[in-house]
Amino acid sequence: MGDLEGFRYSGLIERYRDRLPVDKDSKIISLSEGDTPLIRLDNLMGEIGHDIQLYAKFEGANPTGSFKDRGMTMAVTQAANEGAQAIICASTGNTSASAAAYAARAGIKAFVIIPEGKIALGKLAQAMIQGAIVLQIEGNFDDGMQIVKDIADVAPVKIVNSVNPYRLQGQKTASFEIIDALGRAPDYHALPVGNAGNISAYWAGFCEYAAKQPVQEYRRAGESEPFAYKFAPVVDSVPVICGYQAELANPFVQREMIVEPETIATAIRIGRPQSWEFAWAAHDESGGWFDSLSDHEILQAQALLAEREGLFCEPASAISVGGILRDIRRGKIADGSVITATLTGHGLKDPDTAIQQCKTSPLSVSANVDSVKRAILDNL
Ligand code: AN7
Repeated sequence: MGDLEGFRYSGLIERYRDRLPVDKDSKIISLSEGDTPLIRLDNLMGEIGHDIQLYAKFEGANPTGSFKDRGMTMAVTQAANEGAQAIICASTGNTSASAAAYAARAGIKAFVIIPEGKIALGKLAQAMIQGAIVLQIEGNFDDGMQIVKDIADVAPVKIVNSVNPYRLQGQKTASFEIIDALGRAPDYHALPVGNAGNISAYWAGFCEYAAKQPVQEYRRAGESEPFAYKFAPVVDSVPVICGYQAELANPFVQREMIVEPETIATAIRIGRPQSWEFAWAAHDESGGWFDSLSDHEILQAQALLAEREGLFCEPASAISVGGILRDIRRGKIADGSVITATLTGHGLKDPDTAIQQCKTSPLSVSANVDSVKRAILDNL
């Protein structure tokens, strides 16, 4: 029996195939990733009292709960079609969860290197149950990344970190979706910056939809593939890119690599970003900025999104909204602007951090109507 022919969404490669470097005959490895909601944050904007529209691109709605699936469908499709037996990545958690899932789907092995004790439990659970070989090191993400770059020469594994250009190609589709949903480009786009793959990918996507060529370095560093597509522009402008980092893991703000990055937002506990040049290109070309937030501000933003908008994202993701709200308050954003912000990963990835910062705990009540009624009346 063949596939049913309905309107089932079947992933971002199918949707944006003409803009992605995928061979016609390739077997696509997909979990129907992408097509994530773009949610207007009117409660938050109402409180701030500016005439500004703010939207969250909720990437926690991807199959493994983070934006990494966009890049992984591309990278693993390519690896599997090249005949790779195994993939490898270093990860602060989400990349490992996504690599494990797509490797399972492709029927190949995934090796993931993680910093011992420094990844959220949900992400570790995902990597393990999806059959990845988890290698934990006494070192941070940057140490793991260096090993991964060296190992590919001496062992039969394909790197699926974002130094693999197919990753960024997949991730650029988030920009396409934002523009398709708004019918225009946003004026500003805010996102967290760790290894800096995503900011580079978003910039590439925004530029491509406006038929502006990303800076030459971007193309050259992409190297392995001829990414020079020619399209009619979909829109005529690109957003200002606003990248936010944790205060003690902020190499782009310091303008130099950081040896011992530290933050509660473990996803972005990264001191030596691989996509350094691309991210600076996004910054310079868009007229954007980098800034950092304290762990306290990050957690405040996470709680704010959950309490006021019903959006539960992980701490690293909340930094985009926390950062842009602070910049709105500081008057950096003109009234009338349309802003989009990426919430990169789901809050369920890291329930420990969420529970620890909740001001209330469950109320113990007796199992009868009277007790519950009293609890309701006391708390209305
Ligand atoms: C939720 O999983 O680097 O700047 O190894 O998980 O593209 O690195 C994760 C990064 C933001 C930063 N938000 O994106 C990994 C990893 C979340 C993340 C980032 C990550 P990049």
